[in-house]
Amino acid sequence: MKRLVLAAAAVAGLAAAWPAAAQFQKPEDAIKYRKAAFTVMASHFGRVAAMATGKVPFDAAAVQANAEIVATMSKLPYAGFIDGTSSGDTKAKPEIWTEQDKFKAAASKMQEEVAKLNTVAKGGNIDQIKAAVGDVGKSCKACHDNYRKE
Ligand code: ASC
Repeated sequence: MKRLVLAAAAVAGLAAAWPAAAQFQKPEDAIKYRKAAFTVMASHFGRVAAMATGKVPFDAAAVQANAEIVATMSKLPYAGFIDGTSSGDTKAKPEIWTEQDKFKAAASKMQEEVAKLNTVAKGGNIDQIKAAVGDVGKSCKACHDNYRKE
């Protein structure tokens, strides 16, 4: 039993330390993965944004649930921006790989703004939520402007 627990812990440790590339069999898989993560993130952010802009009636519980999903999803796509995935079925610009520090900073900025939205969502104050939604939108746009082909 003890050996089994140790073996399981070793596998879990290995999985956590495994390089991002090892998650994907092929470059296309990494591209699909990051696009899927952004798609889910955008869908749930869109639900919060629709309430923040009055297109859909404000529902504090729905804001909270969706903001939580956005926060989780915001952490996922970047594992898919591995080497060898700048071409293919992607709008990613090559600058992502030539300006990695700037791209990572822009990604971190978005993750920070999303984390702030998730925090204020728990408070239910609509003015704070509106402001945070605006900041998240700007951080999404900054990356699209610089790193996504239209
Ligand atoms: C969204 C969404 C984005 C951003 C971006 C902001 O709701 O899906 O990608 O906002 O359009 O400019």
